[in-house]
Amino acid sequence: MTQERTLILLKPDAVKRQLRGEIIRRIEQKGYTILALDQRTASHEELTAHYAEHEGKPFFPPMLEFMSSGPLVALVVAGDECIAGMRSLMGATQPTQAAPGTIRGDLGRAWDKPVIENLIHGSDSPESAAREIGIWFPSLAA
Ligand code: IDP
Repeated sequence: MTQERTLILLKPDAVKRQLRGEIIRRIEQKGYTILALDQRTASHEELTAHYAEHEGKPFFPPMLEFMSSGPLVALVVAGDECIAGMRSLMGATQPTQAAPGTIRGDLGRAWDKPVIENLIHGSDSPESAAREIGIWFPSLAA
């Protein structure tokens, strides 16, 4: 048993499409615990810090525009090996390639847009989780 915490974002397309409940239901049915949940419109500072590794890529400016286009929901999720587990629940980055049964595979759509709108973000490693929890929920930082 490795208890972990991970940072999840329900992106603005998930909020606009009223999929918050459906996605949170899947997270809870998996057995994970929601330690924190907050809906907000992300600031430029939060987004540039969160997506620092993508700065300079062609999709970085449209990514910031998309991610600040409306409210998102930030969550801290806890559970046994939940970092990899949430990545499995989410599915592949590109909704058209995400397996059926995953959040992106079942609910994501293919859009002809400069940024892939794929409903959800989840930390990809313990280091990323710690860094990202510090950005979105400083009071919960380890
Ligand atoms: P992930 O969200 O599956 O971890 P990352 O490679 O970390 O995927 O990319 C972060 C986000 O950036 C993706 O979820 C997607 O919204 C967007 N993205 C990644 N690669 C591209 C691309 O080549 N074009 C447009 N958007 C992209």
